[in-house]
Amino acid sequence: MAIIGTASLNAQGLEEGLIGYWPFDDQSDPASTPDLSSGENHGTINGEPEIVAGATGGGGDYAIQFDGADDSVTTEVSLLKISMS
Ligand SMILES: [Ca+2]
Repeated sequence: MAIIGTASLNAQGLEEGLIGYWPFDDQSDPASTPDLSSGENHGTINGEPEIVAGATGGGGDYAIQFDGADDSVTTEVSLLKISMS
């Protein structure tokens, strides 16, 4: 899975064909991260990734930083198997 981020990205979860959007801004549950797309493929946070400032550097914009060892975010379904037709 590729996680793409840019400072200008401001997805609202309404983009046609978007299968997942995890902005990592909602830190209310350290074990999960909401998918704001219509797919509702909420992520499970594994390990203990560090909460860091998001790409915009703005207040309320957070990201997670993996340790390269055992941190990951997984979803219940494989997003690679979702048909785009
Ligand atoms: Ca963010």
